[in-house]
Amino acid sequence: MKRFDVVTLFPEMFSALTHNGVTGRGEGRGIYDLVCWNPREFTDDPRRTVDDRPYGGGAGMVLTPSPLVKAIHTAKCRQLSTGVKLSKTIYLSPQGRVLNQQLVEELSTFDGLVLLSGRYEGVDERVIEESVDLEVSIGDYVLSGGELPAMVLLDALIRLLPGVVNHSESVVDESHSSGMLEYPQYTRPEVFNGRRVPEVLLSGHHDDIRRWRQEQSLGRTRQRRPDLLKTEGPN
Ligand code: 9D3
Repeated sequence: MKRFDVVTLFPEMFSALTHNGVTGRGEGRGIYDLVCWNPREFTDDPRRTVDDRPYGGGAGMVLTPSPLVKAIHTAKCRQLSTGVKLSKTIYLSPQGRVLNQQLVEELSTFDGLVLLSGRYEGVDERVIEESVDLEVSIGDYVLSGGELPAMVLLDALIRLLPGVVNHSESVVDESHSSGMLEYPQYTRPEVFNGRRVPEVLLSGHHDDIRRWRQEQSLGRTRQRRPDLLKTEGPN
């Protein structure tokens, strides 16, 4: 079983993942275990303070180190004591390595991951030095915290786990299409608001269909994502 521990001030957000769709099915089937740790539970003061003003001044608040490091340490220890051999601690951060399918596949080789989601202006840098192995961003746009990025990463990882996605629902077909955009999909009815399904798809000529889909994939990749066709190194 795969093990995910998330350090977050908003653990309730993660039920969006664990209660819905393939990721919900995966948890229900015991294919992975997701446990949230709230740094507020690792505070000592009666106000349960998790943030403070930034040294040097500036807008906003910074997450204070002690509750975060305690929560990460507790999560990591619970992983190791429950049989996780290889584990990594990841801070979801705008300064991180930008997530792509290659990084998802790299991270899928670990038995356990501890994910740290930040809020406000971020976490005290010493948390990263002390307890974080890798920083990951999900792209160049500004969000209000690291919870959605953690869920994006988790969704990408969970759907790769054996038994989560029905083998009819791709994953298998991925090597075939990877690096290219998908061809357009159609289902019934044959005519919708005067728009016909492309004739070739109704023809039953499976070789023609495969060629048409290949052309569609290549055409839209050239038009919309030419960057995907630029190969690494000498062609
Ligand atoms: C002073 C500038 N800050 C606010 C505009 C910087 C800032 C702090 C905290 C910007 C975003 C965030 C919260 N974002 C994340 O925690 C985050 C994130 C993101 O915003 N975009 C893409 N990937 C990620 S991973 C974590």
